[in-house]
Amino acid sequence: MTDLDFVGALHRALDAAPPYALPTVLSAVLSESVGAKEVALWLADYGEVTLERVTADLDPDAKPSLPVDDSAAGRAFLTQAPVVVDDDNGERLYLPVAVRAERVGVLELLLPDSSARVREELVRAAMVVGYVVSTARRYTDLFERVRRRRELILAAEIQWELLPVLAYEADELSVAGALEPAHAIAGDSFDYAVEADDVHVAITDGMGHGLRAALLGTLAVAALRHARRRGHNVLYQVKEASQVVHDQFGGDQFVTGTIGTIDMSSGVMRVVNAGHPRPWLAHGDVVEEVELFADYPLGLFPGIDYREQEIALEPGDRVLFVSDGVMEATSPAGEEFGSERLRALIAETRDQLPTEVVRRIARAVVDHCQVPLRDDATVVSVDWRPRLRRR
Ligand SMILES: [Mn+2]
Repeated sequence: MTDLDFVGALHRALDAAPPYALPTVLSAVLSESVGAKEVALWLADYGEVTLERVTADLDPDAKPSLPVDDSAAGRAFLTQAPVVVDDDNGERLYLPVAVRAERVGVLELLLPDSSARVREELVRAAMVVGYVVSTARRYTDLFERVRRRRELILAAEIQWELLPVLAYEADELSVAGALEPAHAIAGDSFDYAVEADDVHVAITDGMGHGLRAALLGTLAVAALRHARRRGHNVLYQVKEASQVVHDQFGGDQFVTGTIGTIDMSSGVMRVVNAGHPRPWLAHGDVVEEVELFADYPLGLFPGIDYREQEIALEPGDRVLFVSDGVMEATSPAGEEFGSERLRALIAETRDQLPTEVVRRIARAVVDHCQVPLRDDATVVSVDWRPRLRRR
C-alpha cells in the first residue's frame, strides 16, 4: 500500500532531523512511504565536474563520486529532468535536486514497482530535499565538505563564501554564474540581486593573486552591495566602492568590474565599465561584443567620476559578462582562448539553460588550458524575457 501524501511528512521529518542524519531520515521516509531502496543523495562539487555522495561520516578518502558528464545521475543533473534506468530489481530513478535554477545535486533511489503518480510525487520530494539542503548549509559544514574534492586554500574559502546563489530563475529572468578559480585564486567574483523593478548584476576582478586578491575582491563586492542595499544607483555604487578600495589599498591595487542594473519593464540596462572586458549580447542568432567605453578600475584613483552607459535589451536577449581570465586563458601551445571561441560557444549554447551555458564556457576554458588556470575565469549569463512577466 502506497501513501502518496508523503511529501509534507518528508519535509517535516527532514526539518526536524539534525543535518548529519539527513541521508538516513530521507532513506527511512522514502522506504516507508513508497518502498524505495538504495536511497542516495548526491551533491555537485564546486566545479560541477562530479557528484559527491552525502554520508553522515565523511571519510574524504572513501567518498564515492560520479562524473557529471558520464553517468545517469549526471544526466539528471545536467538536463534537470528525471532519468529512469531499468534495473533487475525494479526502476532506478535519478531525480534533480534543485532550488529554482540552482542545481544542487541528485536524489537516487531504487523502486521495486513504480507508477507515474509515485514518480511525480518523488520529483516533488526531490524539490523539498533541495530546499532543506540549501537552508541547512547555513548551519552545518557537512554539505560544503561533501562538495570539495580537495582542500581549499584560505583565499578560495573567502572567494566561495562571497558568491551569491549560483543561479536564479523566474518567468521573466534567468541569471547564472560560474567561477573557475585559478590555482592560487585571482580575485574574481560576481553578484546579483533581484528586485521588483530591477535586477542588479556585477562581475569584478581584484588584481593579483592569493589572499590579498581575495581580500581586495571581497572589499569591492561588499562596498558595492552596501551602497546597493542602501538604495543607491549603479553610478553611486561604483564611485563609493572605488573610494573605499582606494582608502584601504592606497591605489596600489585595483579592481576591474562591470556593474549594471536592468530595468525589468523596459529592458534598459544602465552599466558602468570599470576597466573590465566588455559584455556580450546574444540577440536571436546574432552574438556580439557590446561596445562600451572603459573607465578606470575601482580603487586606482581617489574621487574620480564614472560614466553610466545604456544597453537596450530586447525581449529574449541574453547578456554575458566574462572576466579577462576567460579570453586570456592560454593553452600549452601559447594560444589564447580568445573572443572567437567565446562567441562560438555563446552561439552554440543559445538554446540551453543558463546554468549549462556558464558551465560549458567554464569547462571549455579549463579544457583549453589543460593545466591549472593562471587567472580566475568567470562568466555570468542573464536572460530577460518581459513577455512572460507577472506582477
Ligand atoms: Mn583576471
